[in-house]
Amino acid sequence: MSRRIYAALAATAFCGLMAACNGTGGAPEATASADAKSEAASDKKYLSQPLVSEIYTADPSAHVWNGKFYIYPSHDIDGPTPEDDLGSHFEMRDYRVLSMDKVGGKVTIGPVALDVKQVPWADKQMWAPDAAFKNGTYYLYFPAKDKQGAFRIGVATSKDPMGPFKPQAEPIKGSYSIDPAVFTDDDGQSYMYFGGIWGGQLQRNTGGKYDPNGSKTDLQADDKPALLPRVARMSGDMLEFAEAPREVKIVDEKGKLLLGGDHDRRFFEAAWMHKYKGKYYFSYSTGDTHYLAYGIGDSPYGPFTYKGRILEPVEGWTTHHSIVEKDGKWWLFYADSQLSGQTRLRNVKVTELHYNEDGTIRTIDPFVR
Ligand code: FUB
Repeated sequence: MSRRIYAALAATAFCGLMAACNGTGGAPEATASADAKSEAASDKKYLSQPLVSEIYTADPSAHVWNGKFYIYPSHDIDGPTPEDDLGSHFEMRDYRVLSMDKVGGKVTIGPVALDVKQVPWADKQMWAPDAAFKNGTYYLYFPAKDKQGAFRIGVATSKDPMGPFKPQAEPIKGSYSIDPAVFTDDDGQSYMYFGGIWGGQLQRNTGGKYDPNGSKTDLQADDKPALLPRVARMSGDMLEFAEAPREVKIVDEKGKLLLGGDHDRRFFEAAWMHKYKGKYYFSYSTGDTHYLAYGIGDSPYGPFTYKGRILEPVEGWTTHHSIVEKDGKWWLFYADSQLSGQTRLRNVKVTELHYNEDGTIRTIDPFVR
C-alpha cells in the first residue's frame, strides 16, 4: 500500500473515532496533513486523539466558564520559513477558540478571534495565548513579535469567550518574552506567569530591555542557576502589570535553584499555574528534553519545589499544556504532531490527570505501550 493511500485511510478511520470531525470528512488543511503523515507515526498508539482536525492547533490553555470548556490554542499554519532553534517556523497569524460541553463531546471551532493585522504594535508570530475572565469581560493574552523583532505580550477584550477580541493599542507595559498564563486565585487576584528561553527570548531580556544581539539559547552557564520564568500581579482592570515582574524560583528538594545544565528539570517555556487542595502547582515545559514538569509551593509567587514529570515526550518537538478541573475531574490539555508528523503543525488533545495521595501528580505516558 502506498504511503499516500495508507495515510488517507488512516485519516478516514481516525475521523470516525473523533467527535470533532463534524461530518465534513475533514477540511483541506487536515487532508493535507494526513498525506504528509509518516508511516512510523501512524503505527504508534496514542493515548488520546486530536480534539479537532479541521485546523492545526497547539499550546492549549483551557478554562471552564459557564459550565463549558473554552480552549485558547495557538493556530498553527504551514508557513514558508525553515525550522530552526528559534522557532521561526511558528508563523501563526491569528487565534481561533475551541469550546466543548464535556470531554468526548462535540468540539466547536470559533471564527477568527483575533488577527495579527488588528494589533497595531504586532508584526508576526502569534504564539501561545491564554485567557481570563473578570466582571463580565473575557481577556485574551497573547505574545507576538513587535516591529523590532522583540516578543511582547498583548491583551484583547471581549464580552464573549469565543471572541472576537478587541486588542489594546500597545503591549502590556514591562512585558517581554512569551507564553502568558493568567491564574486567578481564590481571593480574586490574578497573576500572569510568562517567559521562554531560546526563541522565547527570555535570555535577551535580562538587562531590563531587549537585546537583539543576546544569546540565542540561554545564559550559557550550565553550572549557574537556570533562567527563571516570571510572574506579575495583574492590575484591577486586568490590562496591565500591577508590579514589576519577579522571578519564579524553581528549586530542588534541598531548596537549591535548578541549574542551567539541568535540561531534564529546568524551565524552558509554557508556564501554567493551578491550585489543588490549597497548594500552588507551577508546571512548565523543559523544551529540548520535551517533558512537562512541575513544582509545588505555598504562594502564587513560589518558590516551587520540583516534584517530577506530568507528561513524557510527545510526538513532535514542543510540548505545552494546561491543567483544569471540571465536575471533580482534572484534565491535562496538551498537543502533539499526530495529524501532520510535523512539529510546526500540531493538534491539541486532552487526557485525564490523577493525583497521588500525597498530592503529587501521576506521570502520563502519551502513548499506550
Ligand atoms: O507555539 C509556539 C511556541 O512553541 C509556544 O509559544 C511555545 O510554548 C511552544 O509550544
